[in-house]
Amino acid sequence: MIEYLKYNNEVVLALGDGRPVVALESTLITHGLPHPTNAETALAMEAQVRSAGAAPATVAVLGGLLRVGLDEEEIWALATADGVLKVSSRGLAYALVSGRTAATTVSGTMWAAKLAGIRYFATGGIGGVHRGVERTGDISTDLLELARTPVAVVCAGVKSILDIGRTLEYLESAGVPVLGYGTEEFPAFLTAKSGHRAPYTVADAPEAARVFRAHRRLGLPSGIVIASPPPSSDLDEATLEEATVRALREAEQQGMIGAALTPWLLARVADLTDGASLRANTALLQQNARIAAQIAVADATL
Ligand code: PSU
Ligand code: MN
Repeated sequence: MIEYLKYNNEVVLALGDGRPVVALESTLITHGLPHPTNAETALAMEAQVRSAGAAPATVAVLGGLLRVGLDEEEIWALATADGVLKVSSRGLAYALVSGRTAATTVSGTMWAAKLAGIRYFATGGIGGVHRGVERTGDISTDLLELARTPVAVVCAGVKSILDIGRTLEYLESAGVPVLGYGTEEFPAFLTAKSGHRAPYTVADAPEAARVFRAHRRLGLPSGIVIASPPPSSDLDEATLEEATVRALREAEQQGMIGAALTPWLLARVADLTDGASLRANTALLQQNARIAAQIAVADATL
């Protein structure tokens, strides 16, 4: 094992017994959700993973170590910490060497999962191609990581603040399988309908596990996206789109760019929808954690 990696007890025991483990990211704790919803949701996701028969491994960089599996007190500490870095895979080495506390994005967490031999990972919405990419060039590292790292990412699609069509085109070019989970339509993160078809559809956890197993057996290097529609919520699509367009306009006026943009947009959309987007977000995060665990359990029995 490399010197930077450290597991908590629950993960050590699960990996040792060959029991399924599901990785969880920490950017949603530090940059995606307000306190105390952030810690409560992270712990609720862990509980979902356990009740489906797998072990949760929340990933972050703490004290110069890439931590795979955090204890409850560590999650609460992260949820209240100031000045936490948000790191994709490119920021991992700097975070480790500087000794700074860092939350991992989808890409950073995928890389940690790969190092730990964890195949499944749950999040809310993956990063993607931003709207206005022709002006900004902003494409999330999440997409490049999916192209090169063999981890299955269970999500509710691509964050609705992004350009969903262009993100799907990118994933196609990059050779990343995208599976609609019980749906023929690619979901739009906070709502079920994006207007885009899912390239492939699987009916349930065993089928998703068989597809990812076949993908690995073929020696394909990429990850895979398993996109589940969110549970129904009180957020309607027109309100969400209106809030999103307004938040995007304000972000542009304020010159928001880079890693700070996504967290800012998520918070602004939550404000503009009176918290409805936040409620939808926490519900889908828990559902995705459960589904990822169910698929990981199914994979372990193949
Ligand atoms: N999904 C959420 N909340 C989040 C994120 C995703 O519901 O906070 C985070 C993930 O960690 C994702 C990151 O990897 O946003 C993408 O950021 P960027 O667009 O800067 O690559
Ligand atoms: Mn970005």
